[in-house]
Amino acid sequence: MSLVRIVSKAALAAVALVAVAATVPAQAQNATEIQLSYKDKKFDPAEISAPANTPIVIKLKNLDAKAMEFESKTLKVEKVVAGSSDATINVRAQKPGRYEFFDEYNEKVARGALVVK
Ligand SMILES: [Cu+2]
Repeated sequence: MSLVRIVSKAALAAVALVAVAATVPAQAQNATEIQLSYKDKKFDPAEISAPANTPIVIKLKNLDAKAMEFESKTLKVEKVVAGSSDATINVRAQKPGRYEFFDEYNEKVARGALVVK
């Protein structure tokens, strides 16, 4: 590859990075974003995954009419999400492992897990 091509590729990459940085809120930079739905007291998907050592942003859609409370003891998060509404759950960078979460209002049936690899 010629030097000119290498330089122009680097310039393109820099432009692309600036474009991304301009559209992503500061808090979510470098974070892994995961879409998660909640319906009929079930998480969909029931298992989500994310890379280790990277902040995680879970975009949760509560499709049920009733409020739910997303909670994980191992991830140290908990958030009440009103019925038929969305929430953003910020999770700190984690080590590899399996982290269970649940709806605290339906703890026995409404369960899921985040697998960090
Ligand atoms: Cu709670």
